[in-house]
Amino acid sequence: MKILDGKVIVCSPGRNFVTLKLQTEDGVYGLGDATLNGRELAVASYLRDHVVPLLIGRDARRIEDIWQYLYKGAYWRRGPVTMTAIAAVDTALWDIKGKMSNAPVYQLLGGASRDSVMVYGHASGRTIDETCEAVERYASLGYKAVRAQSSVPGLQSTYGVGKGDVYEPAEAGLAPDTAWSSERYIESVPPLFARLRKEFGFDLHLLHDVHHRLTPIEAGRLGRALEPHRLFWMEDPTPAENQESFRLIRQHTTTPLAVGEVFNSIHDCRTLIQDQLIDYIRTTVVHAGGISHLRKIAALAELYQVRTGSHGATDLSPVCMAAALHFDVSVHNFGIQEYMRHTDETDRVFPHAYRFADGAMHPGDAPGLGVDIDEALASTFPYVRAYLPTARLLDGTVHSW
Ligand code: KDG
Ligand code: MG
Repeated sequence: MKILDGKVIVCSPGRNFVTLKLQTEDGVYGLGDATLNGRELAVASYLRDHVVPLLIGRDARRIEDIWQYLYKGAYWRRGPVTMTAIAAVDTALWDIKGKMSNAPVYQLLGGASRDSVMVYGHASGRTIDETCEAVERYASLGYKAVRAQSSVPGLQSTYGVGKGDVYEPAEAGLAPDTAWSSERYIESVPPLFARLRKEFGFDLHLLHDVHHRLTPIEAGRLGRALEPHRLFWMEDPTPAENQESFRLIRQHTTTPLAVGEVFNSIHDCRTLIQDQLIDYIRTTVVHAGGISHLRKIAALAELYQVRTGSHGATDLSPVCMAAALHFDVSVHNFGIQEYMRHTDETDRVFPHAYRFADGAMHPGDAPGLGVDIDEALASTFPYVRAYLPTARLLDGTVHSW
């Protein structure tokens, strides 16, 4: 079962995706998502120029050995580009192993721990009324959990507020600047959730993403103000390079905390998990070293009653979504999965077996990951340079996005 070839496919059906296709000498192939939003071509080159040549001739069944070889063998360790590339290889190898075993990947990961996985969708609006309407739309589609974001009065644009039905934060061309004021934002969030609880009661799970924009003490204050509204979680309240800063937030609020969509290694969340400074870990297959490494993070988290809540925005391709669902359905300490629907073009390029019903998803029972790529169609959507916008304080200072 030797690896014969590795192909890196870059396409843009609605947004950019990088996909690794590993081909074995037995005619079986596996797919891995390698998309790093706004820095896509760096991972494409890392794979094409540096990783694929190392894989040719290796035994595709040796997933853990290949993981360690790419991680330790490179000398440099960690980092988003490296770990996204390793994730793509790992994901493709699990896909191959599933196809070889004629079993869906989750069966190789210990089997299903649950019948399906609860997902949350993104509701947003320029006003509280608009956000309420968006939440209503998700509830009527059967969602049991919804993330809610609303524009901050007085600011022209706000992170997390979509322009259409499919939310896509990256923009083609050069990254625009957006204005930010933590003071105005902190005042605007509690009234949004007071209104949502009034309209929807407490049966619907509500989530909110702060997107690393507050200081720990500001986040503590916001978390405390949100306590009456019993959020499922407050996400990314502050940047987490300093894991200790979550201790300060924790001292001030019982609002559950989630973090980790930008983490790429278990070392990024060791203190957060071991000291029980968070409730949900948001590391994801594509950016945290693949299914193999994510399972190690989940195993550590399980010891401390921290549950998983993997990132699942549109920049994570259907290949990552499928892998995430196999992981979610199998690990014991699953919490929730983010699910932002892709555009129709994306879904056509990546036909998949996973399905949504009643606010939950299932990876399906096709052998492997149950996702494919239509290469001919993909080639009709060439790469488009696109970036996330940047945030600046009202005086022009660059702020966390
Ligand atoms: O690439 C960045 C996006 O995926 C991110 O901004 C989305 O914060 C996000 C989320 O929670 O989905
Ligand atoms: Mg987020």
